[in-house]
Amino acid sequence: LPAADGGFKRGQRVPAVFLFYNKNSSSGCQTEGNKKSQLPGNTTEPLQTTRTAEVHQNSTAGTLGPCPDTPPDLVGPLHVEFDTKRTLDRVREQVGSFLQLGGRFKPPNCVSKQKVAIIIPFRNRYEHLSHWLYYLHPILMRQQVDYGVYVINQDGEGLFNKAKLMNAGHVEALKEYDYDCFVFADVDMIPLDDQNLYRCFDSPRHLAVAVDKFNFHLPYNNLFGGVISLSKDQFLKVNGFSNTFWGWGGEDDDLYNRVMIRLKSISRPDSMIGRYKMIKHNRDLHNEVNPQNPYKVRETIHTFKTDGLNSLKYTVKEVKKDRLFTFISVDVHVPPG
Ligand code: UD2
Ligand code: MN
Repeated sequence: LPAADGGFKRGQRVPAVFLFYNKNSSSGCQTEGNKKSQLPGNTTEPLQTTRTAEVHQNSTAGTLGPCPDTPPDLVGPLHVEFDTKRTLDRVREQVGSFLQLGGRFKPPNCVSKQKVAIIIPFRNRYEHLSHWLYYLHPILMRQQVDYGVYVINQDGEGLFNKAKLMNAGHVEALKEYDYDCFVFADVDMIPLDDQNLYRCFDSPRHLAVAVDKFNFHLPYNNLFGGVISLSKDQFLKVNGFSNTFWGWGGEDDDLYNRVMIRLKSISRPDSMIGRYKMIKHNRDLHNEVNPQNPYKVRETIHTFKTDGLNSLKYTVKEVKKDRLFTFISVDVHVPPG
C-alpha cells in the first residue's frame, strides 16, 4: 500500500480521520477515471449532487467492475481514543461530505457484492454515537461497503429491549433498499483493525471476538454479542431475535442458540483482527439485569419459531434523516407492570 496520508506505513497506528479516502490509492480503477471518479471533495459544489450523479451515471452506464474481495485501501491496526470530545456537528464536517442523506454510501469506483444495513440499538447514548460515526464511516468506506446506518431508538423510558429494536431495524431498513446483509452493532463498540470486514459470510458472523473489556479474550465460547452480521436469508431462517428479552442480558445467547439450531455454525475473524474497544459505561437506567432472562435462554428450542420476526409488533414514532445516519424512533410496546 502507498503510504497513507500523513506518511504512515502499513501496520503503523494511524489517527482514523487520516484514513478517509486515499486519493493516491492504488485501487486500479482510480487511474482510468481519475478525472471522473476522484471524489469531488475539493470542488465547491455541494458534494451530494455531484457525487450521487457521478455514482448513478457510472452505475447506470454499467462501467463499474465488482469491488475486490480484499479492499485495496485497508491499513490494519487503528489508533482509537475517546478523550477527544466529538459532537455530531463536528463529525458531520469531518466525514459527512462523502455520504448521502441517511448515512448512505456506495463506493464510487466499484460495485459492492453486498448491500449492508448497519443496525444500532439505541437510547440516550449520543456521545457514544458521535464516536461511532467518527470512526466507522471512514472504515466502512475503505472497506468499499454499499451501506446505510440505521439508529433504532427506543421511544419512552420503559424497560430497554435491545433485540426487539434490532428486529424493527431489520424491517425498517428493508423498506428503503434491498439490503442482503445486516450488521447488528452496539453503539459503544469500535473496531481496532479495519480488516475486520463489516459484511456477511457463509455462517452468521461474530465480529467482536476480542474486546478490551474482556482483556481481548472471549469470556465464554458461545458469546455472540457486541457486533454480529447475518445475511437476510440467515436472519429469516432463525426468525430473527426474540422480542421478549426485557432489560439487560441473554438476547445474544438466545440468538446464538437459534443459529446453532437452524444453521449449525457461526464464523469469527482471527482474534488479532477481531479486536475492539468498548467505550466505558455503567449500566443504563431502565436496562437493569433481568433475572428471568437466563431461564429464557434455556427455552430457545421451544420459543424461537413463534417469538421473533413472525410475531414482531411495534410502532414507528418518528424517522429522521441525518447526513450521518437514519434515526428511527419506535415504541416497542413495553408490557405493563
Ligand atoms: C453486552 C454485549 C451486548 C449485549 C449486552 C446484553 C458485548 C461486547 N456486548 O454488552 O451486545 O448483548 O451485553 O444485553 O458482548 N443501549 C443503548 N441505551 C441503553 C442501553 C443499551 O443505546 O440505555 C444499546 C447500545 O447500543 C449498547 C447496547 O444497547 O451498546 C448493549 O447494551 P450495553 O452496552 O449496556 O451492554 P454490555 O456492554 O453489557
Ligand atoms: Mn456496552
